[in-house]
Amino acid sequence: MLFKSAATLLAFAGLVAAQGTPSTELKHGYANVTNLNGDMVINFTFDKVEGGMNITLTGIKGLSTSVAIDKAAGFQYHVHVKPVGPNYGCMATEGHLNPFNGSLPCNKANLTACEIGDLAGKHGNIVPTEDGTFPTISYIDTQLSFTEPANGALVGRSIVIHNNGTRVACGNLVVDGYTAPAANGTSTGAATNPTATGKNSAAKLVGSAALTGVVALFMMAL
Ligand SMILES: [Cu+2]
Repeated sequence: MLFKSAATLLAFAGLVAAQGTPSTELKHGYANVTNLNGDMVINFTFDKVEGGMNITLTGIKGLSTSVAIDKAAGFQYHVHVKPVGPNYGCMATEGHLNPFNGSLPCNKANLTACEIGDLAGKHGNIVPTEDGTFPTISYIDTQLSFTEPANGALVGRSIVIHNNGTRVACGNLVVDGYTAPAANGTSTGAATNPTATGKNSAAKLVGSAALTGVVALFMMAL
């Protein structure tokens, strides 16, 4: 790449520094969970609140009619580490978000020993009411965050619904204001380095490191 002027160089450096370093605090996310047919729907919202993450499930439909289900057990659901694959490929999401090597099944008497992505284990399965409808579900999870830990933040993840051992629906977890790290071949989608930590010094370090690299490149081109 040839830079024709210092202005171009600086503009490019600015672009590099801007990627993966959103200036806004990450406060809200959502996941529109469904299946390939679109006949199963669950809308998740994630809102950062004092003491944790407020998670709400609304508009739940289709779960009791679309699959050969075990209604009594209800539906398990989790945060999975990878995004959804093509054609609602729920297997592409891989395993549960579990940076602290928590155990499955979750023991509700000792939540800190659970997998942090095991939402159903910690807060209960999605269970239909007598008439087959699903009530809105809402709770505060004290372990999940958009930024921490670095290898277990909610950015770049997905939600998967299970019943009777089958992954029946899934959807990506979208976080407002989050830009994935620049695609340079090293991004795995596992969000190993969420950059919106709110620590400006870290963001500046990343920016200056990028600038230094670009300047070095520019010098070599001369
Ligand atoms: Cu799961």
